[in-house]
Amino acid sequence: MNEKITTLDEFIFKRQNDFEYAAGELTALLRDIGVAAKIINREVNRAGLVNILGVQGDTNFTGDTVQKLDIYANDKIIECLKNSGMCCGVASEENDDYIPFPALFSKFGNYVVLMDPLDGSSNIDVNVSVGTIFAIYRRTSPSDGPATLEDFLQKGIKQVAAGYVLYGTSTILVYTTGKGVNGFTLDPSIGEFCLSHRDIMIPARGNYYSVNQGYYLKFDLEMRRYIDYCSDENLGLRYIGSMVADVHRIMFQGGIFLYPSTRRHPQGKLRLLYECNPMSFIVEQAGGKAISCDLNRIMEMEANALHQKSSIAIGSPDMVDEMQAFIEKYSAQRG
Ligand code: AHM
Ligand code: MG
Repeated sequence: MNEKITTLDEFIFKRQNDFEYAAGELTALLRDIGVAAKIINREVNRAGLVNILGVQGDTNFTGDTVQKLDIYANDKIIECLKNSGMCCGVASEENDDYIPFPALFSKFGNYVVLMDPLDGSSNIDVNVSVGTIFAIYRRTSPSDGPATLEDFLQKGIKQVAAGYVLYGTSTILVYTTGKGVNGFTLDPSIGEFCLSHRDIMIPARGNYYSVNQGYYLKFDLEMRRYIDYCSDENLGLRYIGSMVADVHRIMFQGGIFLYPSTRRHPQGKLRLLYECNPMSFIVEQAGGKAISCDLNRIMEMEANALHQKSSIAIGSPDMVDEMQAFIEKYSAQRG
């Protein structure tokens, strides 16, 4: 007999009492993000048809080329969050500064959201998977005023929820509120995210490693030794160029995703607040690990700026430990 379908909204509602502050606000916020994801999914799916594809010609704050869909996704999520009334502000990879929301119904929300609205933007034009990443924190500033920068510069361990949406062969929303990780696949026929992957656990090891091998000569010696080892061990290389897609594969099949420091990006390329922290929270909740390539736990790193970058090694716990051992061994040899 078929199991009854559980929609994302039903699931979020049932789990409401898991939250420390169970006033229904976080529940509502997560549902609003789910709505934004459906709207973005619709546009991503018909992008080729409506001529929304292509480079806008603009460059964003961190110097990347902005695609039209990035802006669309950014605007939609901000709009949904602003209307939710539960959120006092948002910070996005697409905006140079955070956006405080005005008090709605004479009340500011208790949460802030940080996001990468459409990650993997270089893949948009060629119909390859992209994703949305989000992190939710409880504000630290007084609730009767607007959001402040400090609300956004919290360590990853302070996240109350994080998730990603992968617009892939099917669209899936994966999220955690610190009590495990669950995945919901969008059923286009009913327009609902339905629970499809309950209590996701990352395998301790996997058969793939994921890194931009084209930058091999730009990596530090220790990292090169580790990558040589992966190759010696006959691990397969998989690299899509969309972190969400690469990490999503690891969530189910195990493996390690690396974005090390390079000569061009000495701090790494990925953003601590918009990409590394939320993905680390999800992966750790699924039993995985996430550290920087100088061996600090990502979620404990101090955030000093909204667009701060970090190197990252994330995925199967045994493989992250192994990478750490390589870095320690070869850096000790270098003295
Ligand atoms: P974006 O947020 O501008 O799309 O950049 C982030 C993406 C990640 O999804 C991906 O892992 C990485 O950039 C790919 O970068 P590279 O082409 O340097 O390997
Ligand atoms: Mg990104």
